Amino acid sequence: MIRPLSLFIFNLNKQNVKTQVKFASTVLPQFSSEKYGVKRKSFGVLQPRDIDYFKSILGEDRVVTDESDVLPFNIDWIKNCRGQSKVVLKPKTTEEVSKILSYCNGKRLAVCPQGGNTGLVGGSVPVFDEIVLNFNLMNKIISLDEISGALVCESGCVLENLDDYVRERNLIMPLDLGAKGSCHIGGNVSTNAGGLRLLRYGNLHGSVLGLEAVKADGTVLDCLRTLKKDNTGYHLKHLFIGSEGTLGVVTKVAIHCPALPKAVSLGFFGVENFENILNLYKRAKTSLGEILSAFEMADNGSVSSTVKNLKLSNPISDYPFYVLVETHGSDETHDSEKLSRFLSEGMESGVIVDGTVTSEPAKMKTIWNIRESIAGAGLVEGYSFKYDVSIPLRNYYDLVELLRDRLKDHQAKVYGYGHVGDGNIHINVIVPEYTKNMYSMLEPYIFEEVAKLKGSISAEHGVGFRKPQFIHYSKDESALQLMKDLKKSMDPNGILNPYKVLPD
Ligand code: FAD
Ligand code: 2HG
Ligand code: ZN
Repeated sequence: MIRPLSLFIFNLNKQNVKTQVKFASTVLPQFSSEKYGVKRKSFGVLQPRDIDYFKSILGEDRVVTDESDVLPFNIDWIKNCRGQSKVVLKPKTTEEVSKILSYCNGKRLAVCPQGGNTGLVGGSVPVFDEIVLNFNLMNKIISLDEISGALVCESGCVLENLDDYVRERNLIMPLDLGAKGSCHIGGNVSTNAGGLRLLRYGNLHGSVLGLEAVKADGTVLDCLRTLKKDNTGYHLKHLFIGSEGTLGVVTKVAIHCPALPKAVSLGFFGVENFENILNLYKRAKTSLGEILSAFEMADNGSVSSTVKNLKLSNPISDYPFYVLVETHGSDETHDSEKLSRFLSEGMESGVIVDGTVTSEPAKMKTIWNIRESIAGAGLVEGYSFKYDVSIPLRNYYDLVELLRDRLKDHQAKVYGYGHVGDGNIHINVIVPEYTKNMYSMLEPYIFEEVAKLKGSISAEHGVGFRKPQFIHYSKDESALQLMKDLKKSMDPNGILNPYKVLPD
């Protein structure tokens, strides 16, 4: 029996984890297969003897079959997708993962790898009755070389825990995102997560030094090196970075951690129009140069609804746009002077209307918290259609305006915010509830517009379950064919995360 359900959204920062906001609707999401009209593929069906086998490897406790205990693992973070899995497996070692996959492959049982379940494209939850392979218990830190910055850990380590650990040793994780309190490093690697400081520290294809993965047939692939340079043949680790659990399961990660910056400063600015944001970004690159670590923007709707819905406070007044500029450097006086000068020059030229600069940790947290909470704040109001696209910077905000115009006769709010430095904008369309009509107003329209600009229909969140049928807007037929060939060669029975990433 399923217990009465109360769904909550969490602001995933540890600091704010207590700020739980009751989800606007307590109704269970519809099954993904019905909502999106998907047919089950001819995989094996879980039998009592399979459960017995899993219990023989993991013990009773790590094989979850109670319907209400399995339920949260079937529903994604934005409460859009819902699978029908009957079992969650919680391995503790690579050997256990290998045995599980070898068995499932033999029986043609489909598997959905799951990390912190914070993914935003429905990749982390099953569609039908796929077995959930959850990494919560593979959470050990294996080693840290404080000289080179090479951290080796299991894939289920929570990003924020890793960051806390390396910070105590004067290092930081090379990525940071609003979901850090829940997402796993294995999930980050599998989605090639971007986040708030990609501008400074680069993407995971650069930071991940090596990894261990298990193939669909249970073979353990040991690419767990900590070397910066290793040109011995094909760079196999990259196959698993961003393949969203469809080519193999990541069990261990070696990642390069940069030095903890001695000085961090943050500016939060009010700006009159989008043109001035671009102007400011150009100035930031020249004036702040090597210390620039983040350049983020959010429009008025994003910030004002977040502040209102989550009862936060905005340190500056109401402006059409907001820009958040962060510096990571080694000299506090010099860096904050540089940022303050950037602010006063911006104000003198009229590019910035108002702003604040701070190096105080508590004040910086308050500002970052507003930015990081935008992703979840809309869920309080209703249903959130989420888009995550890369487009040329001069067109960065056009799509928001096009959508506002397209939806002007509907009850819909369109918010735009994102990582300006990476050319990546997030567009949230908030409606009272999900309807097929609104869905067809938005898709494929948005992807067509992105394709016209030669952009990417998924800049950082991946393809998951929600976008395989649209991947052709960003990848040509020959690229898609090679992806399908790779999938066939690495997972011939297609048991790993079916219905995700590749179109049929
Ligand atoms: P899950 O959601 O559990 O899984 C994501 C995908 O990876 C699924 O396809 C799953 O099958 C696969 N997977 C998970 N673990 C493994 C494994 N060990 N082996 C193989 N496959 C695996 N994303 C960004 O890129 N940038 C952001 O700034 C950002 N901010 C976010 C803020 C919030 C508030 C939220 C809720 C999400 C945000 N995301 C962001 C999206 C999400 O957090 C990232 O995609 C994250 O990397 C997912 O990690 P996870 O452990 O939760 O993975
Ligand atoms: C962010 O940058 C995340 O905050 C989430 O990538 C974006 O809500 C979203 O779609
Ligand atoms: Zn983002």
